[in-house]
Amino acid sequence: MALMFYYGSGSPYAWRVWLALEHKGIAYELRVLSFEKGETRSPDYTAINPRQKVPTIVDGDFVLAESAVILDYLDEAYPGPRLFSADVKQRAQQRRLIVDSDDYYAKAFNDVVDVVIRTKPEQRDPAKLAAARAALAEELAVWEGRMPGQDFMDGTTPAAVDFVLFPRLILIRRFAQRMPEMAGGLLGPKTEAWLDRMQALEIVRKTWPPHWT
Ligand SMILES: N[C@@H](CCC(=O)N[C@@H](CS)C(=O)NCC(=O)O)C(=O)O
Repeated sequence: MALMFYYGSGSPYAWRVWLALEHKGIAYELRVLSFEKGETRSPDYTAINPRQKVPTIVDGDFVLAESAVILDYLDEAYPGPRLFSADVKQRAQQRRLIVDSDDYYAKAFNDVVDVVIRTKPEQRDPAKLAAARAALAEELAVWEGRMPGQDFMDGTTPAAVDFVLFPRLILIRRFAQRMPEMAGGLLGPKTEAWLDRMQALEIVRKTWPPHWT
């Protein structure tokens, strides 16, 4: 039986797993859960993921949640192009970047989302907003410094770090298109060029969040 992949449209965590499945050519059955309908909170889904979050994979009788760990599992359990380097030190650096983005970048991004999207315009505190935007700009400058001048994060083919970063950073581009006063000018030129290279990949086009099209 094909591996089952529980996904939610727009989730950066679920998107990275989708990209990894496609990249490695693993057969899977896509199960799309609707956040709006509360499907991540259904009793059936809660039974396989008590935290009620996507992604989760079910591979035979093996159930696994947590996107970063799923990437590790897929790379070790399945053949196909590698997601992580075979070199132990390079692999450790790749995992460091994933943890770094899931901790520091995610916090800076969520702080801006809290002020801009989760707060009514009339209740927005301009000082809080400016501070959150400055912290996100600082974080994005760190990632700009880490961007490759060409190709992908670890060489000529995209791999785990690209799949983790892309769903996060493309959100800034979307955000900038909708609210240029908030998110315009946040992405550096190397990040923009890398986003373009990623966006041109067939696997990215295939996995584009259904509700974005
Ligand atoms: N640490 C988890 C985070 C997953 C997560 O936060 N998923 C969110 C979507 S981005 C979710 O499923 N939220 C449930 C909901 O909003 O109903 C991972 O890496 O898999």
